[in-house]
Amino acid sequence: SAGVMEYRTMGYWQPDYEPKDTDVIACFRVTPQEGVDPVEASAAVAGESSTATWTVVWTDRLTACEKYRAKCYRVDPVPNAPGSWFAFIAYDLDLFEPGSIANLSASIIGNVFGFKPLKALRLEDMRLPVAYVKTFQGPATGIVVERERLDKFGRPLLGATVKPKLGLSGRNYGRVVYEALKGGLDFTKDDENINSQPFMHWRERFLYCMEAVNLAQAATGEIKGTYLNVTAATMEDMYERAEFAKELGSCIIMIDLVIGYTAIQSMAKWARRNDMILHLHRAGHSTYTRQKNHGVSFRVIAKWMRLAGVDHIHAGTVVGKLEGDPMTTRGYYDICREDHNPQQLEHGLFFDQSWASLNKLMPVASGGIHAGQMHQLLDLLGEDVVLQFGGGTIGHPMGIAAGATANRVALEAMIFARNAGRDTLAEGQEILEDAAKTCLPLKQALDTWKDVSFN
Ligand code: CAP
Ligand code: MG
Repeated sequence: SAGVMEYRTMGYWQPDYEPKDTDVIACFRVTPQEGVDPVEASAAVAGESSTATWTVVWTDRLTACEKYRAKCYRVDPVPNAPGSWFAFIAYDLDLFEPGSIANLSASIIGNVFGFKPLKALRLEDMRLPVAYVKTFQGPATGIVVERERLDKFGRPLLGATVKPKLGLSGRNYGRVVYEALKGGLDFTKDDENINSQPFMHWRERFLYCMEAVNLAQAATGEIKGTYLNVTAATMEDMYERAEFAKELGSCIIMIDLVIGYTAIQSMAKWARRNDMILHLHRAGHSTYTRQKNHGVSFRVIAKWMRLAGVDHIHAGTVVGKLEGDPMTTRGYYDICREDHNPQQLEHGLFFDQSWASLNKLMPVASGGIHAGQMHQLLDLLGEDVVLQFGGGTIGHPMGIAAGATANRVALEAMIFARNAGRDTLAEGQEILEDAAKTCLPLKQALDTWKDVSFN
Protein backbone atom coordinates (compact mmCIF):
# COMPACT_ATOMS: atom_id res chain seq x y z
CA SER A 1 0.00 0.00 0.00
CA ALA A 2 1.03 3.60 -0.51
CA GLY A 3 3.77 4.82 1.77
CA VAL A 4 5.03 1.34 2.62
CA MET A 5 8.53 0.52 1.51
CA GLU A 6 9.12 -1.68 -1.50
CA TYR A 7 12.52 -3.04 -0.60
CA ARG A 8 13.29 -4.55 -4.00
CA THR A 9 13.23 -1.22 -5.79
CA MET A 10 15.00 0.69 -3.02
CA GLY A 11 18.45 -0.81 -3.53
CA TYR A 12 18.16 -3.81 -1.22
CA TRP A 13 17.97 -6.15 -4.23
CA GLN A 14 21.02 -5.87 -6.47
CA PRO A 15 21.40 -9.02 -8.58
CA ASP A 16 24.52 -7.61 -10.26
CA TYR A 17 26.30 -6.78 -7.02
CA GLU A 18 29.67 -8.49 -6.55
CA PRO A 19 30.47 -8.78 -2.84
CA LYS A 20 33.71 -7.10 -1.84
CA ASP A 21 36.45 -9.01 -0.01
CA THR A 22 35.69 -6.86 3.01
CA ASP A 23 31.91 -7.44 3.03
CA VAL A 24 30.23 -9.54 5.67
CA ILE A 25 27.99 -12.02 3.84
CA ALA A 26 25.01 -13.86 5.27
CA CYS A 27 23.01 -16.71 3.83
CA PHE A 28 19.44 -16.80 5.14
CA ARG A 29 16.79 -19.40 4.48
CA VAL A 30 13.72 -17.27 3.77
CA THR A 31 10.17 -18.68 3.92
CA PRO A 32 7.79 -15.90 2.83
CA GLN A 33 4.12 -15.84 3.75
CA GLU A 34 1.71 -17.06 1.06
CA GLY A 35 1.62 -14.62 -1.81
CA VAL A 36 4.78 -12.71 -0.84
CA ASP A 37 7.32 -12.59 -3.63
CA PRO A 38 10.56 -14.33 -2.57
CA VAL A 39 12.79 -11.62 -4.01
CA GLU A 40 10.84 -8.89 -2.21
CA ALA A 41 10.97 -10.95 1.01
CA SER A 42 14.73 -11.44 0.66
CA ALA A 43 15.28 -7.77 -0.12
CA ALA A 44 13.24 -6.97 2.99
CA VAL A 45 15.56 -9.18 5.03
CA ALA A 46 18.50 -7.17 3.68
CA GLY A 47 16.65 -3.96 4.51
CA GLU A 48 15.48 -4.85 7.99
CA SER A 49 18.89 -6.26 8.96
CA SER A 50 20.65 -3.08 7.85
CA THR A 51 19.36 0.44 7.29
CA ALA A 52 15.66 0.20 6.45
CA THR A 53 12.47 0.89 8.29
CA TRP A 54 8.93 0.35 6.99
CA THR A 55 8.77 3.59 5.02
CA VAL A 56 11.22 5.79 3.20
CA VAL A 57 12.78 8.37 5.51
CA TRP A 58 14.17 11.81 4.53
CA THR A 59 17.31 11.32 6.55
CA ASP A 60 18.54 8.51 4.27
CA ARG A 61 19.99 11.17 2.02
CA LEU A 62 22.07 12.58 4.84
CA THR A 63 24.00 9.30 4.85
CA ALA A 64 26.08 7.34 2.37
CA CYS A 65 22.97 5.17 2.05
CA GLU A 66 24.14 3.23 -1.00
CA LYS A 67 27.13 2.00 1.00
CA TYR A 68 25.21 1.26 4.19
CA ARG A 69 22.30 -0.56 2.58
CA ALA A 70 22.74 -4.33 2.75
CA LYS A 71 22.44 -5.83 -0.72
CA CYS A 72 20.65 -9.06 -1.45
CA TYR A 73 22.42 -10.31 -4.58
CA ARG A 74 21.18 -13.85 -5.00
CA VAL A 75 17.99 -15.79 -4.25
CA ASP A 76 17.95 -19.56 -4.92
CA PRO A 77 15.17 -22.03 -4.20
CA VAL A 78 16.06 -24.40 -1.36
CA PRO A 79 16.39 -27.89 -2.88
CA ASN A 80 13.49 -30.19 -1.93
CA ALA A 81 11.79 -27.48 0.16
CA PRO A 82 9.08 -25.75 -1.85
CA GLY A 83 8.32 -22.29 -0.49
CA SER A 84 11.81 -21.62 0.92
CA TRP A 85 14.69 -19.70 -0.63
CA PHE A 86 18.33 -19.15 0.20
CA ALA A 87 18.99 -15.41 0.13
CA PHE A 88 22.58 -14.17 -0.02
CA ILE A 89 23.09 -10.73 1.47
CA ALA A 90 26.24 -8.59 1.60
CA TYR A 91 26.90 -6.00 4.32
CA ASP A 92 29.51 -3.28 4.23
CA LEU A 93 32.07 -3.77 7.00
CA ASP A 94 31.44 -0.24 8.30
CA LEU A 95 28.01 -1.33 9.49
CA PHE A 96 29.64 -3.16 12.39
CA GLU A 97 31.60 -2.24 15.47
CA PRO A 98 34.98 -3.98 15.36
CA GLY A 99 35.30 -6.96 17.69
CA SER A 100 31.69 -7.06 18.92
CA ILE A 101 29.44 -10.11 18.47
CA ALA A 102 26.63 -8.28 20.27
CA ASN A 103 26.71 -5.52 17.68
CA LEU A 104 26.87 -7.92 14.75
CA SER A 105 24.00 -10.03 16.04
CA ALA A 106 21.76 -7.07 16.89
CA SER A 107 21.68 -6.31 13.16
CA ILE A 108 21.80 -9.72 11.58
CA ILE A 109 19.40 -11.52 13.93
CA GLY A 110 17.66 -8.46 15.34
CA ASN A 111 14.13 -7.35 14.42
CA VAL A 112 14.18 -9.14 11.12
CA PHE A 113 13.18 -12.52 12.60
CA GLY A 114 9.80 -11.13 13.62
CA PHE A 115 9.02 -9.48 10.32
CA LYS A 116 5.37 -10.14 9.34
CA PRO A 117 5.84 -10.90 5.60
CA LEU A 118 8.01 -13.87 6.62
CA LYS A 119 6.61 -17.16 7.81
CA ALA A 120 10.03 -18.27 8.98
CA LEU A 121 13.67 -17.23 8.71
CA ARG A 122 16.89 -19.03 9.45
CA LEU A 123 20.43 -17.70 9.43
CA GLU A 124 22.29 -20.57 7.77
CA ASP A 125 25.85 -19.31 7.49
CA MET A 126 28.06 -16.23 7.38
CA ARG A 127 31.27 -15.29 5.60
CA LEU A 128 33.28 -13.09 7.91
CA PRO A 129 35.92 -11.15 6.01
CA VAL A 130 39.53 -11.33 7.19
CA ALA A 131 39.53 -7.62 7.92
CA TYR A 132 36.72 -8.22 10.41
CA VAL A 133 38.10 -11.50 11.80
CA LYS A 134 41.26 -9.58 12.69
CA THR A 135 39.31 -7.29 15.01
CA PHE A 136 38.56 -10.23 17.34
CA GLN A 137 40.82 -11.85 19.90
CA GLY A 138 39.95 -15.46 19.02
CA PRO A 139 40.38 -18.42 21.39
CA ALA A 140 42.22 -17.26 24.50
CA THR A 141 44.46 -20.34 24.63
CA GLY A 142 43.76 -22.51 21.58
CA ILE A 143 44.27 -26.21 20.93
CA VAL A 144 48.05 -26.13 20.54
CA VAL A 145 48.82 -24.29 23.76
CA GLU A 146 46.15 -26.19 25.69
CA ARG A 147 47.87 -29.47 24.79
CA GLU A 148 51.24 -28.03 25.76
CA ARG A 149 49.97 -26.82 29.11
CA LEU A 150 48.33 -30.15 29.84
CA ASP A 151 51.21 -32.14 28.36
CA LYS A 152 48.79 -34.40 26.50
CA PHE A 153 49.29 -35.19 22.82
CA GLY A 154 48.21 -37.55 20.09
CA ARG A 155 44.81 -38.50 21.41
CA PRO A 156 41.45 -36.95 22.25
CA LEU A 157 41.12 -35.64 25.78
CA LEU A 158 38.68 -37.36 28.09
CA GLY A 159 36.19 -35.75 30.41
CA ALA A 160 33.02 -36.34 32.39
CA THR A 161 30.17 -34.20 33.61
CA VAL A 162 29.49 -34.77 37.29
CA LYS A 163 26.11 -36.43 37.81
CA PRO A 164 23.47 -36.25 39.09
CA LYS A 165 23.07 -32.82 37.59
CA LEU A 166 21.71 -31.34 40.79
CA GLY A 167 21.69 -32.07 44.48
CA LEU A 168 25.16 -33.29 45.51
CA SER A 169 26.87 -31.60 48.44
CA GLY A 170 30.32 -30.08 47.87
CA ARG A 171 32.06 -32.94 49.60
CA ASN A 172 30.31 -35.70 47.65
CA TYR A 173 30.73 -33.73 44.45
CA GLY A 174 34.48 -33.53 45.09
CA ARG A 175 34.60 -37.29 45.55
CA VAL A 176 33.13 -37.81 42.09
CA VAL A 177 35.76 -35.48 40.63
CA TYR A 178 38.60 -37.29 42.42
CA GLU A 179 37.45 -40.77 41.41
CA ALA A 180 36.94 -39.80 37.78
CA LEU A 181 40.30 -38.05 37.45
CA LYS A 182 42.23 -40.70 39.32
CA GLY A 183 40.55 -43.40 37.23
CA GLY A 184 42.07 -41.95 34.07
CA LEU A 185 40.13 -38.94 32.79
CA ASP A 186 41.82 -35.65 32.02
CA PHE A 187 38.90 -33.43 32.97
CA THR A 188 35.73 -33.36 34.92
CA LYS A 189 33.05 -30.77 34.38
CA ASP A 190 30.30 -28.97 36.19
CA ASP A 191 26.93 -29.30 34.62
CA GLU A 192 25.44 -26.31 32.83
CA ASN A 193 22.91 -25.75 35.59
CA ILE A 194 25.36 -25.98 38.51
CA ASN A 195 25.96 -22.50 39.86
CA SER A 196 25.35 -21.58 43.51
CA GLN A 197 22.32 -23.40 44.80
CA PRO A 198 21.24 -24.07 48.37
CA PHE A 199 22.56 -27.65 48.29
CA MET A 200 26.06 -26.49 47.24
CA HIS A 201 27.28 -22.93 47.22
CA TRP A 202 29.89 -22.13 44.61
CA ARG A 203 32.82 -21.73 46.98
CA GLU A 204 32.16 -25.18 48.44
CA ARG A 205 32.19 -26.62 44.95
CA PHE A 206 35.42 -24.86 44.00
CA LEU A 207 37.21 -25.85 47.21
CA TYR A 208 36.26 -29.54 47.10
CA CYS A 209 36.83 -29.79 43.35
CA MET A 210 40.31 -28.29 43.51
CA GLU A 211 41.23 -30.50 46.44
CA ALA A 212 40.18 -33.43 44.25
CA VAL A 213 42.20 -32.15 41.28
CA ASN A 214 45.32 -31.75 43.41
CA LEU A 215 44.98 -35.20 44.96
CA ALA A 216 44.36 -36.82 41.57
CA GLN A 217 47.39 -35.06 40.08
CA ALA A 218 49.54 -36.30 42.93
CA ALA A 219 48.17 -39.83 42.59
CA THR A 220 48.61 -40.10 38.82
CA GLY A 221 51.47 -37.74 37.97
CA GLU A 222 49.30 -36.28 35.20
CA ILE A 223 47.90 -32.81 34.83
CA LYS A 224 44.18 -32.76 35.57
CA GLY A 225 41.48 -30.15 35.28
CA THR A 226 37.92 -29.54 36.31
CA TYR A 227 35.76 -26.99 34.51
CA LEU A 228 34.54 -24.77 37.30
CA ASN A 229 31.36 -23.19 36.03
CA VAL A 230 31.63 -19.47 36.84
CA THR A 231 28.34 -18.54 35.16
CA ALA A 232 26.66 -15.95 37.37
CA ALA A 233 24.07 -13.25 37.19
CA THR A 234 26.41 -10.31 36.80
CA MET A 235 29.92 -9.75 35.57
CA GLU A 236 30.95 -8.82 39.12
CA ASP A 237 29.93 -12.23 40.44
CA MET A 238 31.42 -14.01 37.47
CA TYR A 239 34.80 -12.30 37.82
CA GLU A 240 34.82 -13.08 41.53
CA ARG A 241 34.26 -16.76 40.79
CA ALA A 242 36.87 -16.79 38.04
CA GLU A 243 39.41 -15.08 40.30
CA PHE A 244 38.77 -17.62 43.03
CA ALA A 245 39.23 -20.50 40.56
CA LYS A 246 42.56 -18.98 39.57
CA GLU A 247 43.61 -18.47 43.17
CA LEU A 248 42.97 -22.16 43.80
CA GLY A 249 45.19 -23.11 40.86
CA SER A 250 42.56 -24.29 38.35
CA CYS A 251 43.74 -24.40 34.73
CA ILE A 252 40.23 -24.08 33.30
CA ILE A 253 36.90 -22.38 33.94
CA MET A 254 33.52 -22.80 32.33
CA ILE A 255 30.72 -20.52 31.18
CA ASP A 256 27.30 -21.18 29.67
CA LEU A 257 26.18 -19.71 26.35
CA VAL A 258 23.15 -18.19 28.10
CA ILE A 259 25.32 -15.51 29.75
CA GLY A 260 25.26 -13.67 26.43
CA TYR A 261 27.77 -12.45 23.89
CA THR A 262 29.26 -9.44 25.67
CA ALA A 263 29.84 -11.45 28.83
CA ILE A 264 31.40 -14.29 26.83
CA GLN A 265 33.80 -11.88 25.15
CA SER A 266 34.72 -10.26 28.46
CA MET A 267 35.43 -13.67 29.99
CA ALA A 268 37.56 -14.62 26.97
CA LYS A 269 39.68 -11.53 27.55
CA TRP A 270 39.92 -12.36 31.23
CA ALA A 271 40.96 -15.92 30.31
CA ARG A 272 43.75 -14.65 28.07
CA ARG A 273 45.03 -12.21 30.69
CA ASN A 274 45.01 -14.97 33.28
CA ASP A 275 46.34 -17.95 31.26
CA MET A 276 43.11 -19.83 31.80
CA ILE A 277 41.43 -22.27 29.39
CA LEU A 278 37.81 -21.22 28.78
CA HIS A 279 35.16 -23.91 28.31
CA LEU A 280 31.83 -22.93 26.75
CA HIS A 281 28.77 -25.08 27.32
CA ARG A 282 26.20 -24.32 24.60
CA ALA A 283 23.26 -24.48 27.02
CA GLY A 284 20.13 -23.12 25.35
CA HIS A 285 21.34 -23.25 21.75
CA SER A 286 18.82 -25.82 20.59
CA THR A 287 15.94 -23.45 21.36
CA TYR A 288 16.93 -21.64 18.17
CA THR A 289 19.33 -23.93 16.26
CA ARG A 290 17.26 -27.08 15.88
CA GLN A 291 14.47 -26.21 13.45
CA LYS A 292 15.45 -26.42 9.80
CA ASN A 293 13.41 -23.41 8.70
CA HIS A 294 13.65 -20.96 11.59
CA GLY A 295 16.37 -19.71 13.92
CA VAL A 296 20.14 -19.67 13.65
CA SER A 297 22.31 -22.56 12.55
CA PHE A 298 24.79 -23.79 15.14
CA ARG A 299 27.52 -23.29 12.51
CA VAL A 300 26.98 -19.55 12.86
CA ILE A 301 27.17 -19.78 16.65
CA ALA A 302 30.40 -21.79 16.32
CA LYS A 303 31.87 -19.08 14.08
CA TRP A 304 30.84 -16.33 16.48
CA MET A 305 32.32 -18.23 19.42
CA ARG A 306 35.65 -18.74 17.64
CA LEU A 307 35.76 -14.99 17.09
CA ALA A 308 34.63 -14.28 20.65
CA GLY A 309 37.53 -16.28 22.05
CA VAL A 310 36.40 -19.37 23.94
CA ASP A 311 38.74 -22.40 23.95
CA HIS A 312 36.26 -25.28 24.15
CA ILE A 313 32.80 -25.51 22.64
CA HIS A 314 30.20 -28.27 22.76
CA ALA A 315 29.73 -29.24 19.12
CA GLY A 316 27.80 -32.52 19.08
CA THR A 317 28.49 -36.24 18.93
CA VAL A 318 26.30 -37.70 16.16
CA VAL A 319 26.05 -41.03 18.05
CA GLY A 320 24.90 -39.63 21.42
CA LYS A 321 21.54 -38.73 22.88
CA LEU A 322 21.26 -35.28 21.32
CA GLU A 323 20.20 -34.28 17.82
CA GLY A 324 22.91 -33.99 15.11
CA ASP A 325 23.75 -35.61 11.78
CA PRO A 326 27.28 -36.60 10.67
CA MET A 327 27.77 -34.16 7.80
CA THR A 328 26.55 -30.97 9.47
CA THR A 329 28.39 -31.88 12.66
CA ARG A 330 31.57 -32.27 10.59
CA GLY A 331 30.98 -28.73 9.38
CA TYR A 332 30.91 -27.44 12.99
CA TYR A 333 34.15 -29.28 13.74
CA ASP A 334 35.73 -27.83 10.57
CA ILE A 335 34.83 -24.33 11.76
CA CYS A 336 36.52 -24.96 15.09
CA ARG A 337 39.69 -26.64 13.88
CA GLU A 338 40.70 -25.51 10.39
CA ASP A 339 42.78 -22.45 9.50
CA HIS A 340 40.69 -22.00 6.42
CA ASN A 341 37.31 -23.54 5.63
CA PRO A 342 36.78 -24.10 1.93
CA GLN A 343 33.16 -23.85 0.84
CA GLN A 344 31.72 -27.34 1.33
CA LEU A 345 28.00 -27.62 0.86
CA GLU A 346 27.84 -31.24 1.99
CA HIS A 347 29.14 -30.10 5.41
CA GLY A 348 26.75 -27.16 5.39
CA LEU A 349 29.53 -24.63 4.76
CA PHE A 350 28.17 -22.10 2.27
CA PHE A 351 31.31 -19.95 2.04
CA ASP A 352 35.09 -20.00 2.04
CA GLN A 353 36.13 -18.75 5.45
CA SER A 354 39.63 -17.73 6.44
CA TRP A 355 40.45 -17.67 10.16
CA ALA A 356 43.42 -15.35 9.74
CA SER A 357 45.56 -17.13 12.33
CA LEU A 358 43.00 -16.98 15.12
CA ASN A 359 43.68 -19.88 17.46
CA LYS A 360 41.82 -23.14 16.97
CA LEU A 361 38.89 -23.98 19.15
CA MET A 362 38.65 -27.43 20.79
CA PRO A 363 35.30 -29.09 20.06
CA VAL A 364 33.69 -31.09 22.84
CA ALA A 365 31.59 -34.19 22.20
CA SER A 366 29.12 -34.86 24.96
CA GLY A 367 25.65 -36.19 25.62
CA GLY A 368 24.87 -39.87 25.99
CA ILE A 369 28.17 -41.38 24.82
CA HIS A 370 29.99 -44.41 26.26
CA ALA A 371 33.17 -46.48 25.88
CA GLY A 372 31.57 -48.92 23.44
CA GLN A 373 31.38 -46.13 20.84
CA MET A 374 35.06 -45.17 21.04
CA HIS A 375 35.90 -46.33 17.51
CA GLN A 376 32.94 -44.43 16.04
CA LEU A 377 33.74 -41.28 17.98
CA LEU A 378 37.36 -41.33 16.85
CA ASP A 379 36.34 -41.91 13.26
CA LEU A 380 33.68 -39.20 13.24
CA LEU A 381 35.40 -36.56 15.31
CA GLY A 382 39.15 -37.11 14.99
CA GLU A 383 41.86 -36.46 17.53
CA ASP A 384 41.52 -32.82 18.51
CA VAL A 385 38.37 -33.17 20.57
CA VAL A 386 37.32 -33.67 24.18
CA LEU A 387 35.17 -36.79 24.58
CA GLN A 388 32.95 -36.43 27.60
CA PHE A 389 31.19 -39.28 29.30
CA GLY A 390 28.99 -38.25 32.24
CA GLY A 391 26.55 -41.11 32.68
CA GLY A 392 29.12 -43.19 30.77
CA THR A 393 31.59 -42.79 33.67
CA ILE A 394 29.48 -42.25 36.75
CA GLY A 395 26.97 -44.96 35.84
CA HIS A 396 29.59 -47.71 35.64
CA PRO A 397 28.58 -50.78 37.71
CA MET A 398 32.00 -50.95 39.46
CA GLY A 399 32.01 -47.27 40.34
CA ILE A 400 33.27 -43.98 39.06
CA ALA A 401 37.01 -44.71 38.91
CA ALA A 402 36.27 -47.93 37.01
CA GLY A 403 34.09 -45.98 34.62
CA ALA A 404 36.94 -43.58 33.97
CA THR A 405 39.41 -46.43 33.49
CA ALA A 406 37.09 -48.11 31.00
CA ASN A 407 37.02 -44.94 28.90
CA ARG A 408 40.78 -44.37 29.11
CA VAL A 409 41.64 -47.97 28.22
CA ALA A 410 39.14 -48.00 25.34
CA LEU A 411 40.69 -44.81 23.97
CA GLU A 412 44.32 -45.88 24.40
CA ALA A 413 43.55 -49.25 22.77
CA MET A 414 41.97 -47.50 19.82
CA ILE A 415 44.84 -45.05 19.38
CA PHE A 416 47.38 -47.86 19.66
CA ALA A 417 45.52 -49.88 17.02
CA ARG A 418 45.27 -46.89 14.73
CA ASN A 419 48.95 -46.10 15.06
CA ALA A 420 49.67 -49.74 14.22
CA GLY A 421 47.82 -49.20 10.95
CA ARG A 422 44.56 -51.00 11.75
CA ASP A 423 41.21 -49.86 10.44
CA THR A 424 39.75 -48.87 13.79
CA LEU A 425 36.24 -48.26 12.50
CA ALA A 426 35.85 -51.64 10.82
CA GLU A 427 37.68 -53.52 13.57
CA GLY A 428 36.50 -51.35 16.45
CA GLN A 429 34.39 -53.93 18.21
CA GLU A 430 37.19 -56.46 18.09
CA ILE A 431 39.78 -53.97 19.35
CA LEU A 432 37.57 -53.07 22.31
CA GLU A 433 36.82 -56.68 23.15
CA ASP A 434 40.52 -57.58 23.00
CA ALA A 435 41.39 -54.73 25.36
CA ALA A 436 38.56 -55.80 27.68
CA LYS A 437 40.20 -59.21 28.14
CA THR A 438 42.78 -57.58 30.42
CA CYS A 439 40.59 -54.76 31.74
CA LEU A 440 37.56 -55.78 33.80
CA PRO A 441 36.17 -52.21 33.99
CA LEU A 442 36.12 -52.02 30.19
CA LYS A 443 34.52 -55.43 29.95
CA GLN A 444 31.76 -54.34 32.32
CA ALA A 445 31.27 -51.03 30.49
CA LEU A 446 30.88 -52.88 27.18
CA ASP A 447 28.49 -55.41 28.71
CA THR A 448 26.41 -52.73 30.41
CA TRP A 449 26.03 -50.34 27.51
CA LYS A 450 26.48 -52.58 24.47
CA ASP A 451 22.87 -52.14 23.34
CA VAL A 452 22.69 -48.43 24.01
CA SER A 453 22.50 -46.49 20.79
CA PHE A 454 20.43 -43.38 20.19
CA ASN A 455 20.26 -43.70 16.43
C1 CAP B 1 26.07 -34.64 29.19
C2 CAP B 1 25.54 -33.30 29.62
C3 CAP B 1 25.84 -32.15 28.65
C4 CAP B 1 25.31 -32.31 27.23
C5 CAP B 1 25.36 -31.02 26.44
C6 CAP B 1 24.05 -33.35 29.83
O1 CAP B 1 25.83 -35.66 30.13
O2 CAP B 1 26.11 -32.94 30.82
O3 CAP B 1 25.27 -31.00 29.20
O4 CAP B 1 26.07 -33.25 26.59
O5 CAP B 1 25.01 -31.23 25.13
O6 CAP B 1 23.60 -32.63 30.74
O7 CAP B 1 23.36 -34.04 29.09
P1 CAP B 1 26.02 -37.22 29.76
P2 CAP B 1 25.93 -30.74 23.92
O8 CAP B 1 27.47 -37.41 29.36
O9 CAP B 1 25.69 -37.97 31.00
O10 CAP B 1 25.06 -37.54 28.67
O11 CAP B 1 27.31 -31.26 24.16
O12 CAP B 1 25.29 -31.31 22.70
O13 CAP B 1 25.87 -29.27 23.94
MG1 MG C 1 24.90 -31.12 31.08
